[in-house]
Amino acid sequence: MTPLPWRRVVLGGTVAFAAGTAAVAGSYAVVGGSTAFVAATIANTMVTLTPAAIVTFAITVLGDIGSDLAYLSGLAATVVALGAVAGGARLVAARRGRRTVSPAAVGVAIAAVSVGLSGSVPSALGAAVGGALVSVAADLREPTAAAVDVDDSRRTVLAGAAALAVGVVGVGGRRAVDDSGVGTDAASTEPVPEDVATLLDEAESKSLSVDGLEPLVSDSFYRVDVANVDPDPAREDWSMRIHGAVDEETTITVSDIEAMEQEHRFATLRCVGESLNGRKLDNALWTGVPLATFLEEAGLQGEYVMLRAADGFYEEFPVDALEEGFLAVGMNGRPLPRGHGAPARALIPGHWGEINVKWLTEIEILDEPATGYWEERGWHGTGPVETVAKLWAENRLDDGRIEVGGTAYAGTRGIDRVEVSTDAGATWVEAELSEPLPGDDVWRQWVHRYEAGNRHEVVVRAVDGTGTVQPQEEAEAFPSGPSGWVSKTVDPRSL
Ligand SMILES: Nc1nc2c(c(=O)[nH]1)N[C@H]1C(S)=C(S)[C@@H](COP(=O)(O)O)O[C@H]1N2
Ligand SMILES: [Mo]
Repeated sequence: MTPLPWRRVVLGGTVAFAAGTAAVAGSYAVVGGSTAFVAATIANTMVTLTPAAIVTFAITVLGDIGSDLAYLSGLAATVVALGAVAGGARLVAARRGRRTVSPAAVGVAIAAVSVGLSGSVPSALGAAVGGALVSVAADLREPTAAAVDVDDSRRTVLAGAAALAVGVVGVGGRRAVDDSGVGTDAASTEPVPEDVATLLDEAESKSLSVDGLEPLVSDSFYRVDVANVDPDPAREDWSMRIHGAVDEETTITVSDIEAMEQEHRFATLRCVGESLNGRKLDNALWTGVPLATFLEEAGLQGEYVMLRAADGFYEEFPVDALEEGFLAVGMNGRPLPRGHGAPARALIPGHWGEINVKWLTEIEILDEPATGYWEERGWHGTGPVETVAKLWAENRLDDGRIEVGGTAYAGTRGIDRVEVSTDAGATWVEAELSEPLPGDDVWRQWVHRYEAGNRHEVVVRAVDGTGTVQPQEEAEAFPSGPSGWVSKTVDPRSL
């Protein structure tokens, strides 16, 4: 007795889904979470095609979870796509009465599509082997009608488990790869150069000791990536082109940068999309060279610049800001980690994070203004940062006093002082500030200790180096960055 047609459809669909899952897993087994992973292209393309509002929501509200969800949908879409390819190949083979050649057909079809997707032969071969193996297994156990009944639920459970496994391994692997600094030759065992170590020591000794407050060089630096899978160009293959409205086009390689005298700069970054008291504000010690050297050689003939990156990201801003810029190849004494733009990223003093383009590949000088990635999505984040004081720590000290503390940042305007109110803004006192670090684009820490018994409202505001008080008017992050004074209810009895 032949199985009913719908059973064939369910069976065919299950085999196709399993083949798609195995193909994705096979590619992952060979190339891991690199850009050659067959799901990377689809995952990244999906972000590009996702409506701006959803991307904004994912980044500003969901954060890391949003990024994982986006990645998972990319994985799922790839499983479905490669599954459809496998299913199609099996159908064609079956129609021609060549059931036995179906694994080969599946393998070839998946390999072809995967090479197109990933541009990587090893990645495509991994996918092809995965898909073909499932096809072989399915043919070995060509079920009778009776067997289908029993197998249906078991197969569904198995397929579900396989999909879950691919998802878990994919997300876990991505996190591990992102943090490992792959693609940077990062040898974390190598000692940090002495001049860097001295500067890092200085930052440590100037850090205020406040429970719950990160040191002046962030323990963990926030990340914002438009790509689901970050680029990982090999250092020796990387180059950056300066072109457009220039006297002479130039191309710069890592060895060009390494041949120059390396500078170390403390610099703070802040994302325009963060919440008012959010944590997308961090500081690091960066190593690299000033961009001015290269720009002078090129001879700039335009007023604007478009920076472009290996992940397809691009941002435009006035060329004046670029001339103050820095090309960083190291971070906190190590090669720049993959997640922060290895091998080289731009640092533009005092400006919102977004124009600090990572995985920088192109500096195009323009005569006319243009629109960057985030500006096309409605943001206004190419200018100087707003002034902010954050309230990140509330403690009760051994002597019973209350301690509140945080960080303050005003880009290159610098922080003159931080003022604290413990009575909801009625009266203000000056907080203690950390000693300034060298550099003119660096945050400060603040702390205030006082007596209090009852619940009260703490408000903080920074005053920048020009004497301007942080604006009180409240605004959401979108489109120009969050605004207002951070305030919190502090209850001494619950500290
Ligand atoms: N190529 C590239 N550069 C990029 C981004 C990106 O997604 N791709 N994100 C930008 C944004 S929005 C910010 S806030 C900063 C964050 O830098 P970080 O991830 O090193 O903290 O990088 C900027 N540079
Ligand atoms: Mo950002």
